[in-house]
Amino acid sequence: MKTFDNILVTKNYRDHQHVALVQLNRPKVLNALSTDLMREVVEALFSLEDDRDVRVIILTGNDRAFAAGADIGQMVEATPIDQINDNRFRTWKQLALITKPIIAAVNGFALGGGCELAMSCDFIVAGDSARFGQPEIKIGTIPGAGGTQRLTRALGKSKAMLAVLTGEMLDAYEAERAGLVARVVPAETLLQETFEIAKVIANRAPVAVRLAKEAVNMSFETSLKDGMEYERRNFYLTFSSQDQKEGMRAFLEKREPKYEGN
Ligand code: CO8
Repeated sequence: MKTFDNILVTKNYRDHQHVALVQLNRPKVLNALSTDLMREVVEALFSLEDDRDVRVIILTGNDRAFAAGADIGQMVEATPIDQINDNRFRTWKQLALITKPIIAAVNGFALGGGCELAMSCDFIVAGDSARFGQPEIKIGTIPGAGGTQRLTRALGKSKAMLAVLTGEMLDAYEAERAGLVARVVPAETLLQETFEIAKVIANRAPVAVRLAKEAVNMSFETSLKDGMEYERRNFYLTFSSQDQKEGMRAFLEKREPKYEGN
């Protein structure tokens, strides 16, 4: 894996062959999401996507911030045409093409684009110090990378509207109660606890994990009827994998399955 200027990438995270860690690394500006940083994130994710050894990716920041938003310094004088030419939105869209599970491990601030990046992951594990929000309204703009859409789906209209119109933050427990966060853990053990979850997923059948992720995501894109049909087809598809045979045989033989990703 090449080295990057704004992120750190660790394969074989904690000596686990199937877990990788991507860490945002602009601590002086609370991991503000510059164009270069986002490009690097996407490049690293695609490289991990192509690596058959990697089954689960953890995306994290540092103790103080997951990310405090898009880089305001880069945006302050921008025109709409600058924004279009910068093509940042294409970079963000590419996140959705990653088929492997990405877990956001959030300590500290996840604001604006930082909250949107965490919500673009498959689920969020938060340290108890984490704070989420879409503060764009406070600087005269609105969320631009899915905040009004994803936050609303996660929190419901009333709580999302309150957050987006005031710019106020939610703490980790509020975010968990509202369904934005999957689990809250002590801030000091965030990465350890997230790694434990990643290991569980990494031990599951990779093809089934991929098809399950696709099916859950489809529930946001389609009607219940079409989503059920999509799920059923993915269910059928798992029966073409060797791992499905292995999983069911292992259950019947009362042993642990050994999944190869085929
Ligand atoms: N961009 C650039 N620099 C930042 C950002 C940011 N988003 N956030 C913090 N910094 C910098 C500060 O300027 C400061 O730098 P310096 O030390 O040189 O003065 C350093 O990080 C530390 O920050 P603070 O001193 O402000 O730290 P505090 O603990 O006092 O406050 C806060 C922490 C509350 C997080 C505060 O820094 C803050 O409010 N930050 C801005 C949050 C914000 O408004 N985020 C939304 C940005 S807009 C956005 O994300 C739109 C997304 C659209 C995506 C579109 C993609 C295509």
